[in-house]
Amino acid sequence: IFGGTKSFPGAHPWQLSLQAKPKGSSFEFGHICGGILLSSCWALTAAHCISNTNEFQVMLGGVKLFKQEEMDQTIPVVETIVHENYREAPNALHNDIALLRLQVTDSPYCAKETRFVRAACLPDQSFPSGKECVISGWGATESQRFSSHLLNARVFMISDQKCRTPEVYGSVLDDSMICAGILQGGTDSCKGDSGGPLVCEHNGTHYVSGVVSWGIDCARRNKPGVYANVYSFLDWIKNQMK
Ligand code: 4AZ
Repeated sequence: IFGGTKSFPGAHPWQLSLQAKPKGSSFEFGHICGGILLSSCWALTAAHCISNTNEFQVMLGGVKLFKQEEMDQTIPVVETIVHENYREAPNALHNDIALLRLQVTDSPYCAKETRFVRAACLPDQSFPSGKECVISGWGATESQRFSSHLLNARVFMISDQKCRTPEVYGSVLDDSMICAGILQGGTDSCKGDSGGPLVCEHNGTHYVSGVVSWGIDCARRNKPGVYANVYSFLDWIKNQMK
């Protein structure tokens, strides 16, 4: 996160760290991406975070990557479901969304709801341009390749009309993508935040509007973050979770 501030424990209880290691290896799990808890046993992330050669776990509840804390819940991922139309195009990532199914720990629960761990809601609307929302993650900052403390920043939803102008991203955008950020630059998600939340509050409820996906560099003028448009994937998400 560029232009962010440190998050307080419990401020983004749906945020998870997606951690990977090569299958069968004796390496430790390492943070590769963010993710978003949708229910006790399901989470969202970006398709580009998933590779068949890795095994995955999620860390929920904590704000520090390298220090086990009381509030942490670390849970194995038993299934990854990558969108069947995910495509890495030369200048964009299409349908960059995936679901994680977590291991049942205390039947029927996987993650347990606490002050520090709670699901975000799926949106029943797409949020209007100008709406202030929040991004969070352990990804790159102005001065480091990643942040050991969870960071967050306020960003604004940007209309498709604006984001598809030639000065911004032009016609590479499709309806699976939405833009959010600050067009003057300085505040943005970045590498390592991928898969994590763009969350908007409405009437006291927090909705996942987007999943951190891509952008040209980070926090550059007229190059806002591009997010998987969760509203456009509602049917896909609900079908997979059945
Ligand atoms: C990346 O490389 C990446 N500014 C993620 C997010 C953004 C740019 C790049 C958005 O994973």
